[in-house]
Amino acid sequence: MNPRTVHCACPHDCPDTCAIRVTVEDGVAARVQGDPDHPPTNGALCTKVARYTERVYHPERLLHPLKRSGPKGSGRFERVGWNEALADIAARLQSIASRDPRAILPYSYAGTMGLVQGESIAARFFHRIGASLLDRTICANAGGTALAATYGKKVGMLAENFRDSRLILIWGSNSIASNLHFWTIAQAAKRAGAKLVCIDPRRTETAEKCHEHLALLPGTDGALALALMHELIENDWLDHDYLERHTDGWPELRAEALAWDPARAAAVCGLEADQIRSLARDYATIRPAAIRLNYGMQRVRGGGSAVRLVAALPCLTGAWRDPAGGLLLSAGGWAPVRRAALERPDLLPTGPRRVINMSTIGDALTAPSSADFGPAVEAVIVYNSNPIAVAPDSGKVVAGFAREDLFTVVLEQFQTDTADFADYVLPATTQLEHFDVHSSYGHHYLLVNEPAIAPLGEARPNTAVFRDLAARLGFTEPCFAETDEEIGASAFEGIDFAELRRVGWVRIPVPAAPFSDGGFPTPNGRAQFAPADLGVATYVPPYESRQSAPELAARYPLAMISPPARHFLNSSFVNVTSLRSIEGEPLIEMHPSDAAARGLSDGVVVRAYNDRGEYRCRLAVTDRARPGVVVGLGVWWRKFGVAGTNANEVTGQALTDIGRGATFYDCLVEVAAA
Ligand SMILES: Nc1nc2c(c(=O)[nH]1)N[C@H]1C(S)=C(S)[C@@H](COP(=O)(O)OP(=O)(O)OC[C@H]3O[C@@H](n4cnc5c(=O)[nH]c(N)nc54)[C@H](O)[C@@H]3O)O[C@H]1N2
Ligand SMILES: Nc1nc2c(c(=O)[nH]1)N[C@H]1C(S)=C(S)[C@@H](COP(=O)(O)OP(=O)(O)OC[C@H]3O[C@@H](n4cnc5c(=O)[nH]c(N)nc54)[C@H](O)[C@@H]3O)O[C@H]1N2
Ligand code: SF4
Ligand SMILES: [Mo]
Repeated sequence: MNPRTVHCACPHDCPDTCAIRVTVEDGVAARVQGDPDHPPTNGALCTKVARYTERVYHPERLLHPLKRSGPKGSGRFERVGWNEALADIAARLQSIASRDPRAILPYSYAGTMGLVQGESIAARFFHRIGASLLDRTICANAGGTALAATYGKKVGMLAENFRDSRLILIWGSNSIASNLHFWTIAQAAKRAGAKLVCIDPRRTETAEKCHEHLALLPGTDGALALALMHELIENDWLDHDYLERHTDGWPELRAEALAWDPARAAAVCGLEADQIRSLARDYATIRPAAIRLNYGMQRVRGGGSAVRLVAALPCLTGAWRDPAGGLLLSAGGWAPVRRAALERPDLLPTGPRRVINMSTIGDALTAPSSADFGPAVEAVIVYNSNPIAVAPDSGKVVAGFAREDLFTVVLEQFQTDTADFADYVLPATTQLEHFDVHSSYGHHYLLVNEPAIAPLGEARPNTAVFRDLAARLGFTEPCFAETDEEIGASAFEGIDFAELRRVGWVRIPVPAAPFSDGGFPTPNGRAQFAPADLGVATYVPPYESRQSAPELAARYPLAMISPPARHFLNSSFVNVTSLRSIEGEPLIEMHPSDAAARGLSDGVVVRAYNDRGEYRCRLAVTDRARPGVVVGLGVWWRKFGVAGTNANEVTGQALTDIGRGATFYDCLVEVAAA
């Protein structure tokens, strides 16, 4: 066979959603390259995905269904056939459903962002069976809900327009690690004279390449935003016309901001008041001014309120008037995705519903039946996720998955920490082996992913597994017979699907300066600062900090954050040897002053601990961490940890103020030699 090139899309949970060209020779994926014609990709992939064939052809790919043959969590399995596995799974689910289908729980997230291999047939299946609904909050729900409360939808600036910005605030984001193609744009702006400011507790590789870095304490962004507003008001750096015509709730927000002079905020944020004053001056006087906000700053109790406050800033100065001004947190709301057609919530039977929050899966799996909770969870079906590694408060998550009476099915490409606890592990195809379509939360293009190679071994797409289970449970609705291509063809409103398949991607028409004259997608077209259901946003302090919980801080004085490592994507890629060797081993970074105070030296094995648990790893003494804050980059697989744990051993299940999100970076610990 001659080499051919196939249009693929990166499936990972990354705002860049790259278009990929896969070169296939004799049925083997020989090479992956960034599509040079797709503007956001611009011919480049990150290091992780440039090595995609290493992941696809990894010697440890799961290639056959497996059935547990040892105690839960032992990782002992025997090979079984698909028919035997699916017949047994269908019978078990049927028997639970006949008593109470709410005892069945799907658990899935963004292992693939594909709309077909994500929530299409799977969602239809769980709706039809009447399973508990999963509240998918673990990543972006605080910020997403807050953004939509302010602007009406998850919408913002066009990423490509940052090229012409003169001031860029990179806020709660390590763009080089997690939003590489945005960083390329920011660098072009920098070369053209733009000033770059990074707002992040850690001196990341991004922070050190910006002109200024404000290393605030975790969870204090709301106070910083209010103090910036204070300065905008005091110096009359406001766009009164924009506020008047395009916003609601300014009097309430103004009153709130006037209580936050820079000195007050500086004490809360662990910054100098002059740093705040100077940032306010820059934000008011350098035009166009743009904010690249990311989800890193909303994984704390006040994450939702903080996003609402930051989202108000470009309305105060009228930054939106310019195509290169405004704010981008998520562009997801621009995509014309037909969710209801994909997921078919209309298939839900009438009767009592139960919603389980994925961020508190530890509590959910360990909860007994009760009037409040409903039936104990009896079966969990995991796909596109690795909860034992990524969900907070691992002690409880592991205790839940270790229940001998919990029936657990895991659809996976690899033997993850979660797969170790399965009753059945079902081998899943990778992106090169199945069909999908994608929208993006970082740009305004839609993509197609054509299968490049045949499935390896006996691996099957998620859709094939749920289609088969639906048939075994006797679900005859036509939507269960739709092929992956048919689902993809109906996933978007008003898109030329043939064109999408021919080119590999299509651009969604979005105006260059979407809110230059207001027109937010709220009911009255105005940005909302004090909507009826939420009121005005205030500074909501962390659950766990020296200021908000002094007694806890006396025992656990260090704030711990665990943001993404550059060469992993959440817990994906941790098992790809070449990428793992770049990251080295699990580490906790600590400032030299904190290390000296504890008599700890670089390279020793330490334990980071609090009332929830203990995490052991090696210490890196470095001024990347600011005093009072330690950093454990993640998300490592537990099985690579020195004591079989990762950073989530110490994170908690408390939820964000808005959106019921996880609070990974709201976490006090003490660190001592192990
Ligand atoms: N290489 C790589 N890329 C990724 C990911 C990955 O794991 N690896 N994850 C993907 C996913 S799931 C997502 S959701 C996106 C975005 O994922 P995010 O979680 O937004 O990741 P980052 O962009 O690294 O931003 C996190 C930054 O926020 C900082 N931070 C922590 N707490 C605070 C705080 O309270 N305030 C402020 N201002 N900053 C804080 C951290 O130090 C870190 O540098 O990235 C995606 N891209
Ligand atoms: N401490 C700490 N914890 C965190 C975070 C943090 O910053 N700090 N970040 C959080 C965030 S932002 C997120 S989004 C979550 C992410 O959590 P998850 O969405 O669970 O992401 P991954 O860890 O990448 O796990 C995805 C799994 O899906 C599998 N997979 C990929 N494609 C397919 C497929 O087509 N079919 C099937 N069946 N499986 C597939 C992959 O092999 C992988 O094991 O983690 C959260 N956890
Ligand atoms: S992980 Fe992000 S940067 Fe890397 S290829 Fe995928 S979309 Fe592009
Ligand atoms: Mo995420």
